Amino acid sequence: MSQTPPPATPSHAERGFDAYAIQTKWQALWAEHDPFRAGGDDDTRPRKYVLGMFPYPSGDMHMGHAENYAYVDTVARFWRHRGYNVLNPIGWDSFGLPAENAAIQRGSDPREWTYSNIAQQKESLKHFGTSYDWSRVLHTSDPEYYRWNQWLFQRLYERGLAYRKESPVNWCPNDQTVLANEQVVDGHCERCGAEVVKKKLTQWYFKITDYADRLLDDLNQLEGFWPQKVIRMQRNWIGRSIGADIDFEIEGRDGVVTVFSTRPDTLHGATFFVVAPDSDLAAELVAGADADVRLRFQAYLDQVQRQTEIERQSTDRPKTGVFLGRYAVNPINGERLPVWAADYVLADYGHGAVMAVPAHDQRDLDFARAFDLPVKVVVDTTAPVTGAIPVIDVDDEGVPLDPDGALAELDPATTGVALTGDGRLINSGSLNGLSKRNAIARVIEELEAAGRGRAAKSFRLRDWLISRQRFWGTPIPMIHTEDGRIVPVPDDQLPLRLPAAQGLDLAPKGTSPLGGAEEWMATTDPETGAPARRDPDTMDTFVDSSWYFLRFLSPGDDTEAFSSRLADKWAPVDSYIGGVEHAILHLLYARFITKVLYDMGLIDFTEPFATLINQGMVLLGGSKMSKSKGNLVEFAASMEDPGADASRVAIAFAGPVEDDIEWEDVSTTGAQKFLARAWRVAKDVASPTDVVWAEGDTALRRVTHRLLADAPGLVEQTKFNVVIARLMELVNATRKTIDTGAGPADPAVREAAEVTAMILDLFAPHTAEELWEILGYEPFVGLVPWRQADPTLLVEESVTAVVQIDGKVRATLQVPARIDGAELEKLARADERVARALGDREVVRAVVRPPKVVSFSTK
Ligand code: ANZ
Repeated sequence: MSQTPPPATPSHAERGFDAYAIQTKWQALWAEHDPFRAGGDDDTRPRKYVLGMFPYPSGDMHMGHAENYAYVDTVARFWRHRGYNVLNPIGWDSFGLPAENAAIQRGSDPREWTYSNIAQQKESLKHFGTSYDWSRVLHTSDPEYYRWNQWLFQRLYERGLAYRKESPVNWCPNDQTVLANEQVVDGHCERCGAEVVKKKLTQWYFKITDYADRLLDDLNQLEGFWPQKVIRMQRNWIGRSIGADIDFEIEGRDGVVTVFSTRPDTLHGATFFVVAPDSDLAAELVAGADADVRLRFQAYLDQVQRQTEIERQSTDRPKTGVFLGRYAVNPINGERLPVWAADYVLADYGHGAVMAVPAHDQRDLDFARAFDLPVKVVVDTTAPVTGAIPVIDVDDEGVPLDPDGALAELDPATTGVALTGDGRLINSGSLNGLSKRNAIARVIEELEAAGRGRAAKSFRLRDWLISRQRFWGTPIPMIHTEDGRIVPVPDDQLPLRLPAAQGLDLAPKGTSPLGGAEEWMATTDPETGAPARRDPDTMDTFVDSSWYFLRFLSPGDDTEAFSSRLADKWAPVDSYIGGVEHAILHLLYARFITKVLYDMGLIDFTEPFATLINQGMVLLGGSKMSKSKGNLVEFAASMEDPGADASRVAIAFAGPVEDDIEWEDVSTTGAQKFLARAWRVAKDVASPTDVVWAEGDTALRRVTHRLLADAPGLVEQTKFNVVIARLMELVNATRKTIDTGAGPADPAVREAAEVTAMILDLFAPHTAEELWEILGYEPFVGLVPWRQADPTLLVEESVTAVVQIDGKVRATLQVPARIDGAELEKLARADERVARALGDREVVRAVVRPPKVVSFSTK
């Protein structure tokens, strides 16, 4: 973006206040003096690491991005004023699909698009007045960065945390690529709309499930520091269930099939057995079946493979399935259970098979009713669960009598509603009479004793699929040898650089474009020197962003990924600021990698982000700003008009940080007027710079000092809009003192103007620097320590109120100047002299004019 001055419309130079000239001037001075670099080892101030989620270099920066940069800058500037050595770096998350797609369209190299967008964004950010430490810029697509992704991959591989497996993945037949679950919308590809299918592929995974318990339990540490909503989303995503693994035999088959159940207490109520149709077990079981069963199964499997996991999990669909002609044996009572294949059982949850208990599980009940399978109630949910174990009257067959018919009325086979609540076990041999909880404990004991089961947990969390069949990413540093081994590229050969894009077909075709880079693919086995092939896939870009906050501590270091010594000093990040769209995956992956690095002994903390701030979205016409919808206010354009400071103030003033902002409701004109008013106040200050601060108009001084005292708490609670409202109040009070009070030479006026400049720096740094200079100081106000509030000025001013009864003054009271009417009347009535004067006369009218008069009329 060019900085040629636009025409001087009134918005640029409102009565002498030329916002554009001011921002240009200060940006040049910041560029020259670089005042916002983090202090080095000899800096003795306490440290704060402030980080905004780093941008992707797309070409369409709009006010939604601006909002994030503005808030990050406010927080960074705040801590500098508070006396901290602040680290506030910026970098680019610069690998990924949009660059590759742009390259395909233009027949160019993704590098060109990426780095020219980065250059443009850098310029824009500088014109926004952000106080980054520009000496630490990193780009994840630089080999100097992605080398360390490869290093990280090797470390995970050594620890058994990076592995390859074949599994069904979401596949977009049009884009010819794997999709993450969240890229599948209603069964269609989020990008191109094609119907997504399941396909079996061999891919690299990171074993995040090994950390599932810790990822869940450590969320407790973040309570109160992360938004509650994000913590809840993380918990749900990890989804821990507690229960038991139970081993079933299948007639005519060796070995056992294990199922996971959260309700092992209902084991006696199992009436059939279900396997996922796309599991290996289903294929195995059907192999020996009749031709007719095999045909029906195959047709069913084809149908199932066209669905997404989300469709499969939705409960409001008719149940479908195929009987496989086999029987499982209930390990606790030897009953034969018909084995079905049905799509409501997922291949990759638990063990891909379930014991079906239709009386107590809704999905099983729906299935049983659809296929006419038996329903057996084993928990009497009408029985109280507290108190002693009741004596249950049973009939000759051990079935409990149900004298009032309460249980019979609830029979799931007829009502269609499964009994999922707590109660007392029935029809369950040794478990009879126990409550659900006790029955679970007992049945686990019995299964353990018999060697047929054990306590177990299951997680919704899946391992992290990191392979991508795309060009613009970190090459996976593994080698496939001729004799079928897979070996790491040795550390001293890293980075394994991407080849040039020229001559490669980047178009999606199901295999990575790198496979076509013949020279690049050909390598040698590091152990034997025999010819070998590289791995053609690249890594998910979430790998890049899982540890970048550590790289900012020593971005130019080519000897290690990051410095443990510096991590001890700076990390974890104190304030991490970004959009809620990253509430799940990015944060989860960064938390996982942090724990791995902790286990490697490289860092001494287990959570990467001590506090998290999620800003809301910026909307235009009710929907999120986006290029594809054509509803955006461009970031670069708004730097010129209304200017960086007015945009920033308007955004921060629009509402609480976490709320969405409708750009149509944002008043940049109001913000411009406010800044011009503050500037004119500074111009009017006539007292010398060396006046004694503790003098002058007391009312104005109280406004100034209350703001000094309150602003830090408000900023820490991210109530930026309130701080701006209070600043406006201060500027107005100063103006009033200049025009109608003690005048421009009053020391209190100077004091107020100086405090305005310092606090305004959080939101409108160019204007703040200008005010500071007008007030006679050397730059930079951005480095000025926070002024201490004078405690004596914080005490509420008190005034004398008179209390009249029927026109006669009966008492005077000292009350706070800001008292409200109700409180004043209460104090008046409570006063002893007033009470005495009133006696038992009834008050018919009370006129209250806070803070000075209360007047009672009596009968
Ligand atoms: C028997 C049973 C009886 C169950 C009962 C529940 C209630 P969450 O809470 O989501 O972890 N299940 C196990 N593996 C499954 C799979 N691969 N696909 C679909 N369902 C599966 O759910 C755990 C329960 O979901 C397990 O407990 C199992 O059904 C089922 F009254 O076992 B339950």
